[in-house]
Amino acid sequence: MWMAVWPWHLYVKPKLETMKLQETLIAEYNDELHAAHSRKLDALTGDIHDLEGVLRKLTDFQIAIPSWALGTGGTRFGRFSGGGEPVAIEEKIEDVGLLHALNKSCGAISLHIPWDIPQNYESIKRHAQDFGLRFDAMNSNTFQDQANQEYSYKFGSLQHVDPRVRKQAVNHNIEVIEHGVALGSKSMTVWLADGSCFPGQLNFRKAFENTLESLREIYSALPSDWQLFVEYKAFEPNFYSTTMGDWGQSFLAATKLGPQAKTLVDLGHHLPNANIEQIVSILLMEDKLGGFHFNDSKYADDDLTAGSIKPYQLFLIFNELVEGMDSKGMNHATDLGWMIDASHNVKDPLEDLLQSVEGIMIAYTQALIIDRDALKAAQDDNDVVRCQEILQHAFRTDVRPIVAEARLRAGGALDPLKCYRGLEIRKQLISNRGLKTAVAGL
Ligand SMILES: [Mn+2]
Repeated sequence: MWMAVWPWHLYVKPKLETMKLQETLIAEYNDELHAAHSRKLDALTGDIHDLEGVLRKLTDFQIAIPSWALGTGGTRFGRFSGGGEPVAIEEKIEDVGLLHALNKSCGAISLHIPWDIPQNYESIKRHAQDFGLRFDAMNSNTFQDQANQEYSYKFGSLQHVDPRVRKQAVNHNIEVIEHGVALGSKSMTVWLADGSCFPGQLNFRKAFENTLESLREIYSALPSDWQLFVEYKAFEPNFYSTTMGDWGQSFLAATKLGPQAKTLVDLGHHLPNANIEQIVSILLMEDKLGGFHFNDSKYADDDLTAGSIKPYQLFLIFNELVEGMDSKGMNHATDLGWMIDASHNVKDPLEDLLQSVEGIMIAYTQALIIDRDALKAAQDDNDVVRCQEILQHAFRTDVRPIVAEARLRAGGALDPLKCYRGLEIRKQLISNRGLKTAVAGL
């Protein structure tokens, strides 16, 4: 097997030459796979309507990687750390840069405050630019207490019965916006752990009103070209009620706040068997879908690799996304926020992220090749069998060569995972950063 030595002396301080060299290494891997790839793509070409248009959409589509997904995750029972994990924000940017060099689909990083407070905005921005990355949605944190924090969030933050706690949480969110403005981000996601663990603990109405009032203060601090994403979650860490517990509550808050506020859908934040694709459709109809957090789950908020458990659901969601965005003339790549929000407890996080991006791109491609005219005609005829056939035909098409072709044209790897392993990237990261490192916050 062909082996390469990672050009670490260039990689540590990224320069343009590094990226060029990286592409050379990737190209050598692609050469080996090229003949087989062409054969598979040729077999598909005749069946795909507007293949060039599909490829362009795939090349444009970028999925942000959150800084907290770059290290090994854990559960409340334990955490089994991997090696070579990034600690500093610069290292996190480098890891996303590695992913992006391999698949050309991870051109953005999503930061979390206070885990990723930048010391020097300009140098961080330059560092990200060196890897072709932009800053996606900023994330605030009022679900845990920080050292030297005056008031505790044990009983909530934006919903809290004590206005001083709410004020502290509002100020934190405004500070996150300020960091984001300095980095060139254009949105902030607010996820609240607020809720209650026992019946009677909380006055639901007051908790919602307090939350809304706090969100209004945050909303008023938004620059005019920013969006505020209100994420919801059915349960956990609170186990009786969550104040922003479902899309209805988030939609209500976003509607009351104004046009810059939108609902954020995290796939793992629903009760079992929720029809997420229908939620997506209605939110898009109302111009209230802001963004997406991809992951997969069997039971609840499992944070597993996107497409690893319920790939048909992911496809059906993308079907609604494509149909809904096209009906409004929206740009798939830029008009919604796309991010992975997952935890990697037993896998190398970078390998898991490569798998998640692949799963997302496959589902997106399958949705792009649906025969929309035929589906509409079948729906208008109430031809239930035909409707199902049309969707399943797209879902059962092996679109992996199309996804690979889009990557190839963008300068990425035909097989990112094979390339990652072949180049022994994790081994290099461990030798550079050490075996025992931990990502802040996890
Ligand atoms: Mn999320």
